[in-house]
Amino acid sequence: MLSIKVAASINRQIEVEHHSSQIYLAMASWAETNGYEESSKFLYAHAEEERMHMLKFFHYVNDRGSHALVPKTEQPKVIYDSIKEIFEEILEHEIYVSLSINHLVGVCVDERDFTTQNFLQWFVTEQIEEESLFRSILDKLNLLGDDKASLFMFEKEIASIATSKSVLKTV
Ligand code: OFO
Repeated sequence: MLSIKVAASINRQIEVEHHSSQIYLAMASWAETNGYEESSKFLYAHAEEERMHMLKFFHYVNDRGSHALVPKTEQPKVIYDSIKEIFEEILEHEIYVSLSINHLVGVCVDERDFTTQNFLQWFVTEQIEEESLFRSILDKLNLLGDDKASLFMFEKEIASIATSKSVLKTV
């Protein structure tokens, strides 16, 4: 069974993953209604991925004899000025999520819960990948600029990133 402190900290992380999913969903909807079809597909898929992260925590907590709690729903930001603003905010958000996962690992070390610490390694690696993915997307956006032709090119880029990402997930 998880200690009260570890269970509470994972329930807090469940909130973070849930909110991440909501943030990506709101971004996907903005992108879809502002002509960024490929970005929106990518963001919808990422919203699903965040929900999967949340569920991974859910099952872990319940399998260890504690109780995973459904978090409160808070409306995320729904209006953006540009697609660049979206990807800037994503990178900032993912850095915050990495810090939150690291904090959770710290709680497990303090509580001498090495099983949960081991379980968390998947998330530690995932955060490294996510930060690096969004850094590279933002670099591309900055390189291309924000005139219409560049944003059209960016949409093509994001479509190929989405394809290679889904291929990677299935191997
Ligand atoms: Fe759950 O990985 Fe992003 O936030």
